[in-house]
Amino acid sequence: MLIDKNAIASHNEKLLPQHEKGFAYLMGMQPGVEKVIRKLIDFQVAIPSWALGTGGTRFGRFSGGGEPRNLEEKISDVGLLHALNRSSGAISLHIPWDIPGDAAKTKALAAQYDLRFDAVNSNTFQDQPGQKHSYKFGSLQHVDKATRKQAIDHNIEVIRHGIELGSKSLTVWLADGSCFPGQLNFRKAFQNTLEGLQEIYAALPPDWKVFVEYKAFEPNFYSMTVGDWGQSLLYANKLGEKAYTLVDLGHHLPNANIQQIVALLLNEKKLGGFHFNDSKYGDDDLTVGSIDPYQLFLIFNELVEGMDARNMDHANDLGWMIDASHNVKDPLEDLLQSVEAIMIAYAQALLVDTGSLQDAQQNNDVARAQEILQHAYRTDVRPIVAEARLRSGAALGPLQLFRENKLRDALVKERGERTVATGL
Ligand code: LRH
Ligand code: MN
Repeated sequence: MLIDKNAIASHNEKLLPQHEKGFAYLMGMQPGVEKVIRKLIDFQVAIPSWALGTGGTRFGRFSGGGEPRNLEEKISDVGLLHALNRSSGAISLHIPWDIPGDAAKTKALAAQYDLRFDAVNSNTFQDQPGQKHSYKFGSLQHVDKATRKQAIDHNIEVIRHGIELGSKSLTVWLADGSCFPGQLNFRKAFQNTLEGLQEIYAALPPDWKVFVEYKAFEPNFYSMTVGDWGQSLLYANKLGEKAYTLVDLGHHLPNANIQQIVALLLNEKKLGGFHFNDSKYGDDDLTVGSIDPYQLFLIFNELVEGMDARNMDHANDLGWMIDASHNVKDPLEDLLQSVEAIMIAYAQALLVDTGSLQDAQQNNDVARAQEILQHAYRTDVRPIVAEARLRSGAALGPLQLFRENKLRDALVKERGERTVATGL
């Protein structure tokens, strides 16, 4: 383990006086802080196994060194993140990028770092070496029955890997669609995809969920066969009670009101989980909260309101996962910042005076409603998020500690300059 309890303890000792001042001030100003801290301590975000190395685009990829060379090193990197913030207690695998060689060993290794396996992700958007049928023109939508069967079998294989690792959910994201008008019969593509998902659904163990992830465009640029929340909800409703929609923040058309989509899917009992990231234009997979932190807060405001309305368990009733790609930042620093942004937005949403907000809404007092909402958003909750880390045995300043202890240099020394991780 690259970071031990003593290193965290001496780091915290240094930052404690400053932290205690900020925390005491907030405790004096804000009611309900203790409840928020307990919620934050329970809240765990799953780290994607495909985002522990440097990402790239078709224009280039600039590897940063010390990247994990195999699943074991990826688990150790997530273990490091979790030791630093105690909020990254799960890893989401992508198959076949990260097939566990020996599931029992992999599960035991993850347990050493106090990690569990969140949703497993299938991949029918790339052709693997020696693959019989190509996914160039889609997978579950494909006009060719044998290609559809190959994709169905792959998803069932992914479920098998997940069962061995103790995962309880499968995420299906389909790149399927078309690039030109006339290329695809939308009705047949929908029907083929539904029948494929029904066979996959039938293979789910009783206590599992399947998340149908939608995306507006890319890699198809005229239509996507699971193109928006409505289409994903159609599939989830037709599949059955174990099927849910998955909201990847980067998968919407510009200016989509994602917080309203979240509120409605939650109300329909069909919101399964999230792929958190941020974007300015397309599926940019940028650091969570780096472009539009107010939108992230508004999404968590709908989540807290909607989940409390149905007495849902915030920490366990939805899938909280990051889905990012790091083109210019250190992957681990980027993920530390993303988890921090999620915890900040969640803490701010928990501070919303919902009683007064509902009263303002009931009286169409629009200005007062905004004041109540923005008071929570403008409250600097970082001392609360840091206090939750302190009480969980984590670092008061995870990113600061990662840098001060030159952990990337240590990884480069251990793994080399030119190592490349599997994934995006
Ligand atoms: C598609 C997506 C999906 C993953 C992939 C890595 O854009 O968001 O969730 O399978 O990224
Ligand atoms: Mn995603």
